[in-house]
Amino acid sequence: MKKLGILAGVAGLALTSMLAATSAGSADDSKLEQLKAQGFARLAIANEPPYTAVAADGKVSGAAPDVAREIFKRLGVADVVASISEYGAMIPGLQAGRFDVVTAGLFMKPERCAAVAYSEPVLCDAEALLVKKGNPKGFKSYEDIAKDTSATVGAPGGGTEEKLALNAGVPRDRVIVVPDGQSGLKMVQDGRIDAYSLPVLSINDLVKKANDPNLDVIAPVVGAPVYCDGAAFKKGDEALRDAYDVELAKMKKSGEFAKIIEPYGFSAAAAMSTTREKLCSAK
Ligand code: 6CS
Repeated sequence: MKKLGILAGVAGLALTSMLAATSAGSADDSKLEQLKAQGFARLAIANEPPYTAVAADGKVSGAAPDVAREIFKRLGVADVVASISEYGAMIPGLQAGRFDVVTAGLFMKPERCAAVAYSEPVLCDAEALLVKKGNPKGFKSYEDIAKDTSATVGAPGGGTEEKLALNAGVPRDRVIVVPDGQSGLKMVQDGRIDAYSLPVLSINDLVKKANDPNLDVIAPVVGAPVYCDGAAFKKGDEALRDAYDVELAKMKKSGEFAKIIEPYGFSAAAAMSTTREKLCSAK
């Protein structure tokens, strides 16, 4: 009886682990299977070129959605659809199931890495300040803005530049939340803020399109890190994130990743020179 008991036990264990593996396997693959059946993945974007852009006809482009579209296609998800969100609302929206993934240049930082499941790095950039021609207040850093008690800086709500300015000592009432790039540009042009801060490529894109000789770009902002984003998935969707990473790694290796992001001004080498692990543990 004892022997039978042990055999039954082993068989039971094998059956349990097989069922667990199957259920775990199916549970793990369920999100990807759901997206395949849905026919599209729902992206959160900010409409901040060249990271993300929505044309007048609704067409979504930008380096982050273009990478995501290609990867999802390789995973068997036919298309992507995008919703515009403020940076500060992207993670709560992802957690609430409003989006399947954030592909918006949402920079990897420890506090965000604790809240979402990031892919490996995609888009890297330094920070910049848009100021009036000649940089009349002589800003080089967020600390310079803090020291000038009359100075104000605009930044996206819940965004990295808002946090950098506050952490540098700019008081809350001198860090102005600005909804989008065009508003930030106009507020500097009208003298309503002394500087507007976004990543370098975003500010350069705004200035190029504004064609205004009375503007200057301070880049990089002294003392601000170079950040990299990744595609941000909901905690619990790590299997989908891992599948995404497999395709991202193949595209990095084949050169297809560079072909997508470098025409937008991003460096594939920069993204390939670091890892999620390093960026999520950065001090
Ligand atoms: O990750 C962020 O918070 C920042 N990323 C971009 C691409 N633009 C501004 C935003 O604050």
